[in-house]
Amino acid sequence: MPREYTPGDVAVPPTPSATPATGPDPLGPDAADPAVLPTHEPAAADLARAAARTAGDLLAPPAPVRLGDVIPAPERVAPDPTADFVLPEDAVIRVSPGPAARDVAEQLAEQLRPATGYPLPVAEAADDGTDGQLALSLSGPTAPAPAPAVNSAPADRLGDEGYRFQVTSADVRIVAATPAGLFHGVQTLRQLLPTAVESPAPVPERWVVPGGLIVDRPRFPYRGAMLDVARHFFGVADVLRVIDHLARYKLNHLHLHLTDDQGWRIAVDSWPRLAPMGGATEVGGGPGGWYTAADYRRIVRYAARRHVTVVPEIDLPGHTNAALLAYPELAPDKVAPPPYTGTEVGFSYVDPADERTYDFVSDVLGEVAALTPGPWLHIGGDEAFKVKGEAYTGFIERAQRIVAATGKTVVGWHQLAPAAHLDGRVLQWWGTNGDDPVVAEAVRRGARLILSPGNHSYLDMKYAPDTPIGHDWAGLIDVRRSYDWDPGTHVADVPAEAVLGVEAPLWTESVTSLAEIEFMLLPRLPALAELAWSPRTTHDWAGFRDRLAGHGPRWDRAGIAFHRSPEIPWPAEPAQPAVPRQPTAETADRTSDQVHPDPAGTPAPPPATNGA
Ligand code: TNX
Repeated sequence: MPREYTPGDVAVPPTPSATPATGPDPLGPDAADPAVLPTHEPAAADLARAAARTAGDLLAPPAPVRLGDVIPAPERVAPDPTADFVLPEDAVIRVSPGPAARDVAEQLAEQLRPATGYPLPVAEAADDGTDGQLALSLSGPTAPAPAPAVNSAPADRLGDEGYRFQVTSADVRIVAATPAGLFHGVQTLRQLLPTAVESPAPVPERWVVPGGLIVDRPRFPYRGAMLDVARHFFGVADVLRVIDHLARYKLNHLHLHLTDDQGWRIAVDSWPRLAPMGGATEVGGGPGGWYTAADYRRIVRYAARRHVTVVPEIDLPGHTNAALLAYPELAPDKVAPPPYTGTEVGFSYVDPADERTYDFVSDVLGEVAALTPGPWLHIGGDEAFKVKGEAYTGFIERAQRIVAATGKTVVGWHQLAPAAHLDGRVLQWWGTNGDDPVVAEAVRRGARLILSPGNHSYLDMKYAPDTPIGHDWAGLIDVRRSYDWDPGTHVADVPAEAVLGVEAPLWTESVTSLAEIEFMLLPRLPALAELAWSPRTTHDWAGFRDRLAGHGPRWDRAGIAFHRSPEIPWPAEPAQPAVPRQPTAETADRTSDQVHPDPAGTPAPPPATNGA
């Protein structure tokens, strides 16, 4: 459970003064400005809103959600039951000047408008006393967090991603040093509104936010998930939706496993056959697919708007059958292999003894780096069983240098450990036994770790023996197992300071659709997000389980498939069936820059759940 404090413990910090406004005041004479108010909607929608409002007014309090009911658990929570806030229909969202903060406010409005039916205009923060009911303020990158939130707590800094969230009966104020912090605060607000906020259409509801104060910031800077788009290909729209799930739980990295034996999924101009030939199939022999540069940029852009960084992986020197069939000159025997649609690993590799291989590595990594604004470039390095000893470490050392030459920081699976250290390098540890002296030694030489323990964080592991899809080589991973470990102490002789964060990988040998992705992600992703974000002092399975239970109805409302794990006390099934989510403007035009087959269409119904 998050630590809770009685209201008397709280020293309510002064409200930071609003930044001078330069834009129109939506409460003033410019209120009819079409740039401020949304465009007129059809009469039917107005009627629905009116009916919803009338019914909502008849509904009784109290706030259905408690202030501490947030995943990941916030660092500090101080409820004040006398200060619940009710969102009025004419609420205005006020935000500090600047496009990045403004965009967070716009996203808040986009999230709240469908269910509330309220116009929720967004305007710049005012200095004339006309504050909005929802206020997002940037406190400046170096400003300390406003006063200790709780008596006796040391003065804090909100840092790059933290936020302060204060609810009074008059307003909800989110303060952060950065737009990312504001964005995380907005995710908290979303979770603290009633479940119906997830509805894609107006519903009768009293939009209460529980009163009090949250001061929050992440434990680890790197919090991620991986999607394997190589074993089965997933189109842009599916990836965007996965990004939505990450953002909801304050995860800030999406690792895309772009290449493997079964498919090469990213167009490379300098080696033009890679994608069309190497991307033309997938596990089971389906049509596969690949991302054009425009597709990839679109994913990166969509992620960036949600403060998620894309980490591209080109898996080398193994897992390369798809590349070899397009360019047999890279193969040790210079013979093109047939397309591979099975699920074995470790049989393919690019020839580490041929200089042409390093041209290939430089060209591909150079192009992918140029398409990627984030700092990371992942070179795989796992399961290259046929490239042994010095042939392997020599290849990796060159590849690490090639990455450094692109200006990116190299990331690789922990098999990279024996190769020489390169400044800044990051190893992604996927072991199942935390006693790993080779990795601990690489950390002593300067490597940092991303933790993806196979037996806790692998989202392709089955939940239970009868889970219809997934593997079990690392054991079964139910929600409790995904939650019950500590990234700060998990690998022996690796100090918490060397841990950059946590990532939950979803390999897709057996995962073929968006519904199946969601079934494997949820509800385990929130558990891993909490390990990555929340201070260890909040770690508590019973409390987490109760908080998680409240998210089932939210996913139902949003039309998101998930596994009804029997460990979680889900509330009774919703009275009405889940409403399928309406595509947003951003996800709707999925075909605009898609020039290749995209087999992932309408999601199939989720697979049967075990026992629930
Ligand atoms: C191991 S974890 C792999 C992948 C498989 C996965 C299946 C890692 C770096 N390599 O190639 O897809 O197991 O769980």
